[in-house]
Amino acid sequence: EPYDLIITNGVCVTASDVAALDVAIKDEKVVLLAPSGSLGSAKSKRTIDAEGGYVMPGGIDCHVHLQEPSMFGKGSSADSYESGTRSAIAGGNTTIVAFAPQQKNLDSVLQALETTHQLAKDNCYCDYGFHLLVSNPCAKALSEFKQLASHEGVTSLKIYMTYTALQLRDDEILSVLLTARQNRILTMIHAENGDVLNWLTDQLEAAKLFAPKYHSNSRPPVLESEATNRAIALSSLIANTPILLVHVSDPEAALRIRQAQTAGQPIFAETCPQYLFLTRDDLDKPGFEGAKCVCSPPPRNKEDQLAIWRGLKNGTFTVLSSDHCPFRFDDAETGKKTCITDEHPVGKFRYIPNGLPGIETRLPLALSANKMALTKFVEVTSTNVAKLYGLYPQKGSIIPGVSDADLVVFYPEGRLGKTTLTNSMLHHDCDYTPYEGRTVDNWPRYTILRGNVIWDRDNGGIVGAKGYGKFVKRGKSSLAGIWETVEEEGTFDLEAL
Ligand code: DUC
Ligand code: ZN
Ligand code: ZN
Ligand code: ZN
Repeated sequence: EPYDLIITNGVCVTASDVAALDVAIKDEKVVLLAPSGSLGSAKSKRTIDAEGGYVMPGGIDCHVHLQEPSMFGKGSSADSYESGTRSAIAGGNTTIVAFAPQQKNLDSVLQALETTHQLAKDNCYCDYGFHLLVSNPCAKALSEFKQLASHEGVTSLKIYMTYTALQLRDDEILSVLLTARQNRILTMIHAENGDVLNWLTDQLEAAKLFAPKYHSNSRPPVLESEATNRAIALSSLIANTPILLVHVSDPEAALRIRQAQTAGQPIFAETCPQYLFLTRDDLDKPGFEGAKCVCSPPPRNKEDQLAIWRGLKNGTFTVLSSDHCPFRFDDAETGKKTCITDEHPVGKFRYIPNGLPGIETRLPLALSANKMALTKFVEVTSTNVAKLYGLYPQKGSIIPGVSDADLVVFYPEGRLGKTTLTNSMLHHDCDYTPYEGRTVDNWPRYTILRGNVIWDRDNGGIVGAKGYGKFVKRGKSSLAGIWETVEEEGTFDLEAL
């Protein structure tokens, strides 16, 4: 047969165009886009009638925590590479980038990477890459950055300005930024002032305020905007090295990012569904229920949500990622509930693991909200992600002869009826979803990875195989301007300070 798969009668949506086109796939690649209906009778091993549905590049989720130790030391996040990627494909994703965590007591990042490779190998339903999570930037670890980028296909890393187990001091941040810059590695930064939130946490506890909702009080927006401003300042000191502020929730932080961008600094930003769909009121529920929405930064208020939507639409945010970091509610060892005692019936917010499940609900929630153009939706959930993290144009587009045949098919609003989100329909290994009971009018009908259907909503659900997902070596970020800016600024020069 000339083709392996044909998708006919669909409306192709990319970051730039919406057009009724048939798609032909051969040897894992998109090979032809043709006028709608024209390939309906072409010879192919399989033909899918998309029935007028949207055919888009598969979702790419570049902010995913799988099998990672909890930030508080006890146990690990709930999803394995198997369950996390299974959940990913049911939600329309074809590639994820997860974290390879370096612990503070380890002096090597290559070793952390190797350990994480072992966890993922033969276990993934979708393609995957890694970012290094650097918590001990000692000389040895820094010396390994070159190999990370040039041989291992790991061209991004994340650092934290909070959490005792992970937090870097400003001088450590500078060392990471300088070495990352020299190796064309993109640095992702979790910007919250950890010292201040620890102090506020002590103050709240001294006042006997322990309930989940006080997690918000311990992390007011100014902690985020201060740390964001500081991260931008540190980047400027290293001759304007590119950074990406992850999971931005605060409009003041977004404004600071926007100013820096306008001034020509290579500052990028990400936001997440929890800042578009949850508010701090979701933490203020009877008893311990609010713990289900404890993440950091915390969900803000309704007006802040609107500002974050605006930032997505005006380009302040380059990507919309899930920050999937699930912890079970009710698990004796790692669950959010483990901080409940007789003395503290509503637990202690200090010990509630920070993070939410969301890899499967990211695309359906964002698409159903109907607040962005379809092209913008594809841009922030797939195309920009691929560009930012060095996967483009193999991933994130549907260029014939070039792009992997990674696709998701959604049907226009309401065509598949309304879906009420319940945890029982999801494929992760977490015992709750913070979006329980919400309705969405869109859910992926098919997810296709390298030409193979891996999710078929109405015919078997998960039909892909564990282990079909491959590790993808990533190149340098190709987002317009990132490294050009660095070239223009020249090298970091002490004489020029
Ligand atoms: N930061 C993340 O990126 N994920 C979960 C927890 C956190 O603080
Ligand atoms: Zn973070
Ligand atoms: Zn995260
Ligand atoms: Zn199922």
